[in-house]
Amino acid sequence: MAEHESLEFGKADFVLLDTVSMEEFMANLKLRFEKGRIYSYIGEVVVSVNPYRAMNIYGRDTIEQYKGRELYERPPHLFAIADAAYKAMKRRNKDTCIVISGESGAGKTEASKYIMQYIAAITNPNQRAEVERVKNMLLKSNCVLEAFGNAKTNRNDNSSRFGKYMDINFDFKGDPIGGHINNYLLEKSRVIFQQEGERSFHSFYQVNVYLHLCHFHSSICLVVALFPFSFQTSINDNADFKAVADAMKVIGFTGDEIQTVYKILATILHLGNLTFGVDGDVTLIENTKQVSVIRDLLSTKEENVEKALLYRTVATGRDVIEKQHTTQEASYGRDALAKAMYERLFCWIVGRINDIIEVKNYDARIHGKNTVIGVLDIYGFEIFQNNSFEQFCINYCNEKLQQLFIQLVLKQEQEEYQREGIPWKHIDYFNNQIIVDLVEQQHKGIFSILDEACMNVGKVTDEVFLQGLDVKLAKHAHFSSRKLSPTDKSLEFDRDFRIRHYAGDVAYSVVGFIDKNKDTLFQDFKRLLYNSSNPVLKGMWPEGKLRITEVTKRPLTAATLFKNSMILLVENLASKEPYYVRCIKPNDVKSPLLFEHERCRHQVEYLGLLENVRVRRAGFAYRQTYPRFLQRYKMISEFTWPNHDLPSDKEAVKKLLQGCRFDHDVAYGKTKVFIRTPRTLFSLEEQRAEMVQRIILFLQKVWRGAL
Ligand code: AOV
Ligand code: MG
Repeated sequence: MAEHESLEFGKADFVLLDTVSMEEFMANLKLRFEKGRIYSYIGEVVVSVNPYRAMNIYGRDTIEQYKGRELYERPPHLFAIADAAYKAMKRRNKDTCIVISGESGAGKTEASKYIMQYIAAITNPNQRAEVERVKNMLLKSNCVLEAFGNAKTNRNDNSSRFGKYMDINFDFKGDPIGGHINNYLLEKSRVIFQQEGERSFHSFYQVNVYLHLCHFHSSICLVVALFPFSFQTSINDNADFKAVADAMKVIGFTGDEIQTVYKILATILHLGNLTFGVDGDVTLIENTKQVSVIRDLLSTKEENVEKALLYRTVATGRDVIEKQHTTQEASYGRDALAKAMYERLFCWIVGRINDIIEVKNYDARIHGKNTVIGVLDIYGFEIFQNNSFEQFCINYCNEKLQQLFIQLVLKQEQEEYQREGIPWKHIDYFNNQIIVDLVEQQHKGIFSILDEACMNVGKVTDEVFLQGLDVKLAKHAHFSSRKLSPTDKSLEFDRDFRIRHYAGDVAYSVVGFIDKNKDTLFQDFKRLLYNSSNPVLKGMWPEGKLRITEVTKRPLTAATLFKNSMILLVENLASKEPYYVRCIKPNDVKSPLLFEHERCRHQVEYLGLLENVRVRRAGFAYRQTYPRFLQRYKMISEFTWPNHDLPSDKEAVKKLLQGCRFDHDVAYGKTKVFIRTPRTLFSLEEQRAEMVQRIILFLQKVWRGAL
């Protein structure tokens, strides 16, 4: 219970609701949002509602208020959860993680940045230069990754198009000494195509500003070309460009590296301008001027660029032949090259940042255990007009995180009661494991069916994949398709299938699934880039070294890679002590005033927040270790004030609560006292406040008398 808030702001912790119902939950959430209280608790889980306006609650003074405090001592805040994760890490030597979830635009990325800023602000009291350097790098890396990995979508002007998990490493003093970033599947198709109203990655617009490329048209970056500088959004590409360039320098990217980054972006823009035609039976590039620009940018030979774009080297037995592309194949190759170059660039940037921020030469025998706090900020659940392979992966990722929440929040509770020797009562909830299985199960899952379709010899089409789904998943409660439900109006096209996700129904178009899953890039391009005389670029494409006859292994598909990375991520999170932030998006129009009831209710429902409250309450709303409990309430009992002479703190707490006649509402665990109903806690608080008041009056009298 946050003591510093009066009830006019509603209940700071949903556990304190008089009755647990959707109506009460929503009324409280709305009241708090309207009063500018965007954070609330469910026990130790933070519920956050995106304010869509600048809030004056993240400054130095606020940080000071939360530093080292217990969760319930201050109004709910991200800082409190960050502090709790930090304290657990420092005091108990635990690895902790903060998992931020919620749909697209709900405020996850902003939350993750505030959490990191808080951790940076409260550490390194002695101002050690090395620690300051590390902190600076960790903070600056955000800015660079956002430039390259975020874009404007129809749901969020700064939408994360990649998943990010960042470990911050601490030494035994609790100061950050390094970090590591894991990135997950970047939505690279955005490089060549954006839905109406959306943009490509911010980096393209920023480099566009820099290179003054606005005079030239690129179909890849169509929006920039058509409306240079006139885009009306909250995005300021000019200022962002400077910030990113500065951040890259601070992090330690060399001048050559930064130049190469710009050159790659420019290459991709130019690739977008390339068109192919035919002369007789010869495929050719129509605008050859572009080729020489690309040659210069890539520091390679002009004929090599042209050849890689128009021919494909294939090995037939022992022979190696050069096969000419059709115009269609050439366009496909160009797009694949643009996407692959961007993805590789992004991974390379993450790798470079990791090189620089990773802990080196840490000797645990000398310095004590090196502990970590992980912060997870991933792309949120999303539904667009047109949903493809990427949305499928993103939404699957959100299913995995929801599953983790279900398991850990229940598991933790259960374990705590067991540990403390208190009986546990099961609460029902919707378990989304069935949807996770639908996607990831061996053989029967959608990813397996997709991989199988990709392995077909002969006819490999998206339709074959859809047929596979129809056959194998016909009876699945969370799957349907046009064929299986012909009257279903939500499935507009024959090529759609629909998943009933935990967060809502999404219709996916199978078009492009096979291609995106195979994710082929002709070896000729890899060789082209490897043979560049620019060492930075060359270094990004080591597999270009292989000759065509040496390339034998079939690479893992995009779906398999993503699935494996998600399984590892979840395992990693589960091995740490988790803290949760559940973000809610109040409306679809980015308004600071609008609390759309139905929209919010839906999120509360699918996030399982009501069940969360129930679990928390059916158990005990409040728990505290005996010494801490006494510290706070000992003044309300003659047996404990100012000190007790009982054999243990546990006995003292028993005596105190028996004296107040609260004995029936509490359970005594091995190390903690558990209080079932919030009312008991209210009464304790009231009695305490009364006593504190009396003590103050008493002291004032003494003081006056002394004067
Ligand atoms: P997301 O990370 O959850 O979406 P963001 O964190 O990018 O969402 O938030 C979207 C926008 O909401 C931000 O750009 C801000 O304008 C606003 N916003 C969010 N949190 C706050 C806050 N605490 N104070 C003020 N404004 C805020 V996605 O990345 O799309 O899933 O893939
Ligand atoms: Mg985000």
